[in-house]
Parts: sequence; structure tokens; C-alpha cells
Amino acid sequence: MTQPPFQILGEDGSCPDSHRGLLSDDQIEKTLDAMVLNRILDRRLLMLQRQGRLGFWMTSHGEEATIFGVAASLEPEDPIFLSYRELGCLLWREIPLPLIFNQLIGNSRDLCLGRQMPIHYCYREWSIPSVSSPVGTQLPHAAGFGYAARLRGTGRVALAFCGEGTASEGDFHTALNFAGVFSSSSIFVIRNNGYAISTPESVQTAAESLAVRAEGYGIAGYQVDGNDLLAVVNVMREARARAAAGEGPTLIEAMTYRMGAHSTADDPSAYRTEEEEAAWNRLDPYERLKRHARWRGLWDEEAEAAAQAGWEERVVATLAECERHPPPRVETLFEGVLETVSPQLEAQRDAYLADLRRSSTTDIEVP
Ligand SMILES: Cc1ncc(C[n+]2csc(CCOP(=O)(O)OP(=O)(O)O)c2C)c(N)n1
Repeated sequence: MTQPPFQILGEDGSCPDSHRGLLSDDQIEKTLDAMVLNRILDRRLLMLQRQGRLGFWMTSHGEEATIFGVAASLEPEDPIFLSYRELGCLLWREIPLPLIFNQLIGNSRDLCLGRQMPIHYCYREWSIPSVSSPVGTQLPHAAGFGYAARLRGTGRVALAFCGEGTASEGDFHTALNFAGVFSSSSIFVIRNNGYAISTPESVQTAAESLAVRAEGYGIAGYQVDGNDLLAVVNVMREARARAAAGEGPTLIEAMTYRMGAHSTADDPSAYRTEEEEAAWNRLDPYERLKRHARWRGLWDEEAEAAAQAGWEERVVATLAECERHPPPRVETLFEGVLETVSPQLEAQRDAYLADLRRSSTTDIEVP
């Protein structure tokens, strides 16, 4: 594969007539609006973590075209097996902000009652299965879900994200081989954002790309410009149609760049140059989509300013409201997992609560 990654958007924001209809004007505006929110959240949640009000955050700044392009190409009932950096999928599916913030804070309104780290989302109603910390576990899940979907003829398609570092995990091979052999209705998207924490993509494979692996699994594979929303949507639409028709899975390698740090526990200046960051900044996916919107006669500066002001206000107010909810009741640690609590677990619960009652240092409310 010596060709450059598949691209649609021109430097001036133009696109050929043949591809203009990939997204409607409304969908372009919805995506820009959600990207504005995504960037506000990236900035504000990072600040919150620095202030000690949030345990952890991971930004997706720079990777939005890949994330939104995938989300915009799926049907609402298609499960998205997230890696962890795909907040944009939640925003595209319009999961209410309080539900997202309650998860991040881990308060009593969190659907999982604070049992997961921040960003380990799980929204059954929106077909978002739980994020898990060990990287790559989502890939076999998506292969299995897609296999079941094909057997049952539901027409649903399972989508899994991973980073290029995760593509070096055994789970990647297991999932793609299984998906190929059993013609699973699934799509695997590698966000190749240049780094797995500090490890550069150049040491993940000796092959010319990760997309070429598709051939070895006997499935379709594409390398796409991951900062070009329309290009991502184009390959995704084809992949989804193929999967839904029971014609097998697809591997998509989206070439993009993580503009921020890996997480709130990382400092990228230790392993990459400012020149490299500046070069990718010129390919900013939000700016490229904005140029395309202007080319269509949409989304002027006024619309952008209104979106920014509106979201800033809502985010601040919603965060303040969510921070007011107390932590989950301590007894919930022992609830909701087993239908019948065993005598051993009951004894452990009673001993734990008695211990807490005796403790003079805890400020946890104990029943
Ligand atoms: C099995 C496993 N090994 C190591 C880690 C620690 N870890 C968390 S994220 C990460 C980097 C993953 O990089 P990549 O797949 O490229 O995704 P990105 O963070 O760039 O989006 C690592 C090594 C982990 N969570 N699970």
C-alpha cells in the first residue's frame, strides 16, 4: 500500500460533487456543534482534574474527525465498543451531559455507582457497552457481538475502536481472525494517533501500515485520512453496508494525531517535538471541517461563537449541579451484583460497616 491515505476534503474545504451528499447540511452542523462541546469538555475536565475535583481525564483533541465520522456512520442501535478516548461518540448519540459527568465524578447518580474509573462509560440504552481498562478486550467483544448479530439476522453492526498500540495486543489478532473466519458483522477502527503513551507508532509494526493486516485475515481493509470527516464517513458507510449484509468485517486504519497528552498522568514534551505538533495542528480536523462548512455556505463565525458561549454556560452549570450529588451510599458496595446475598458476604458487609462506625478518621456516612 504505497498510496497516501484516502482523502476527500480539499485544502480549501471543497469536496467533489459525488461526495457532497455523504453528510447533509444538518449533519455537518450537528458535528461542528458537538466538536465545539468536545473541545470545551477536553479543556474544562483537564482543569477540573488539575484542581483535584476529578480523578482522571483523557483528551481526544485532534482525533475528532475519526471519532465523529465513525459515530455519524452507524445506526443508533449499533453497539460501539469504545477504547476510552471516544467521548465524541457519546456526544453524537446525545447522551445527557449529567449522565456523563455523574460517571466521571462517580457520585450517587452514576449508573455504575462509582465502581469504575472516570471515562469507563457504560450506557446500555445508547448501545455503549462498558469500557474496560486492559487495552484490547473490546475487540473480541465486538467480534463476538457481530457474529451473533449475523447469525440472528438483526442487521446490527458492532464497532470497536482501538489505538495503534493496542493493535500489538494478542486480543487484536484473536478478534480479527475470528471475525474474518466467522464473517462477523463488525468493524474495527484503529485510531492511529502516532503514540501509545510515549511509544511511537514506528515501533508497532515492520509492515508499511496496519491496514495491510486485513489481507492476512481475509477481510476488507482501508487506510484513511483520520482528520478528514468525509473520508472517514465514506469508508465507514461502505464497511457498515458490507457488515449489515453479512458480507464480513472491515479493518479501518485512521491516520490522525493526539494533540494533547495521553492522559492527565503524561507529559508529551518528554517524547515529541513542538515542530511535529505544529505540523499536525495545521491539519486540525475541526478547522478542516469548518472550512468545508463555509464552502457549503454553513456555520459562520456568529454560529461558532453562539455554540461556544451556549455550551460553556451549560457545561459549567451542569458540572456544578453534578458535583452537588453525594457519593454513593457505602452499603452499595455490597449491592446490585448478586441477586441473593450469601451469608458470607452479609458477614463481610456487617464487619466492614461496624469497622467504619468505629473509625474516628472517616467522614463516610455509615448506616
Ligand atoms: C493490557 C494493557 N496493557 C497496558 C496498559 C496501559 N496502557 C493504557 S493506555 C496504553 C496505551 C495505548 O495506546 P494506543 O492503543 O495507541 O491508544 P491511545 O492511547 O493512543 O489512544 C497503555 C499501554 C493497559 N491499560 N492494558
